[in-house]
Amino acid sequence: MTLPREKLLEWYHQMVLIRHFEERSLDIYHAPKPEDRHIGGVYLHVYNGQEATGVGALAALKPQDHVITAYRDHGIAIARGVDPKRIMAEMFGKKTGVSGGKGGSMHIASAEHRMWGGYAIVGGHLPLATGIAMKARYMDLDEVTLSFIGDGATNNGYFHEALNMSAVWKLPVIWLIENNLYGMGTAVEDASGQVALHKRAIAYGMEDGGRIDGMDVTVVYDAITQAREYAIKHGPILIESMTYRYEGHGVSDKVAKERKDEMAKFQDRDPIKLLAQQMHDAFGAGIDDEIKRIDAQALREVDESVQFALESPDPTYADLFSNIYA
Ligand SMILES: Cc1ncc(C[n+]2csc(CCOP(=O)(O)OP(=O)(O)O)c2C)c(N)n1
Ligand SMILES: [Mg+2]
Repeated sequence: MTLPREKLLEWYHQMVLIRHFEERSLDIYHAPKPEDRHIGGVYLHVYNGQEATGVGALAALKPQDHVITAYRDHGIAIARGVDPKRIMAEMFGKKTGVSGGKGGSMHIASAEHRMWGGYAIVGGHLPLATGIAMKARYMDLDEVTLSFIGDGATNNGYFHEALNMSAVWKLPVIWLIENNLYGMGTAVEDASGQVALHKRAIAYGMEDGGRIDGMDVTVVYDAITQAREYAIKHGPILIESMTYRYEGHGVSDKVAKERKDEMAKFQDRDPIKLLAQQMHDAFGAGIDDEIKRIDAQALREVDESVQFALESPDPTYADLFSNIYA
């Protein structure tokens, strides 16, 4: 392993932070007493299992780059450096939330981090990614746009329009499909004629970045580092990251838990366990205590995020009329 120890430990920290954050979010959503259910709404989409794809991809970006994703966005925002306190507060609907408490779980955005959300309409963010990348090309800026795409978003019109346009204009965009094998409960093979989703690149005349192991953060980091270089020089590239989500599509989906054998196969190569093992092999048993310390620290950060959200004020009546464009 040629990557520096500190870098790997930082990625490890981000991945466990995401895992604990998501587990706590689920606990709060499902709290036995109604007065403890501070996260409401019909949906909550967690990122458990997919951490290596988000963390590895964002580690390869520069601060001036842009990130956009769908509704499974808490983990992406954490990996981009958005303060977990402000993400938790957003989910609690508090004024201190990144979107002022008006967006909730599916709309985590932070202009300062060039993290543009958080979109609930499947594929709806893809044309936005094309637009963001168009500005960079037009003004000749050293800025890449990284757009996450669920496998389930590869069959609607937005995907076709956005990817085609990006190829025509040779825009600096990395299209990163997170293939977690299902769109809600529908398996990829029940929805796509071509199940090797990265091959769609050929249809648009763009670079086919291939299929990568989305459970290994170092693999994702390498792939996106190369993709960034390619995109700046030549234009769009499409990559398919093979990953798995440990929970259902959202909190109301209980079916995923029934896929026990498949789940076990992926959990065997859990991204967090895998990186801990890789570091142990590369740097010796001395690193194990550090790993434990990072784990405990991440848990404390999650506690602090909950405390911050609890103590934060609600939005006011006047806030209802802020940030409205008419
Ligand atoms: C245009 C549109 N159609 C349908 C839905 C309902 N819906 C929400 S998520 C989803 C499947 C998305 O699957 P995928 O992109 O693979 O993301 P994952 O949940 O696996 O992360 C569907 C059909 C929606 N939100 N928007
Ligand atoms: Mg999916």
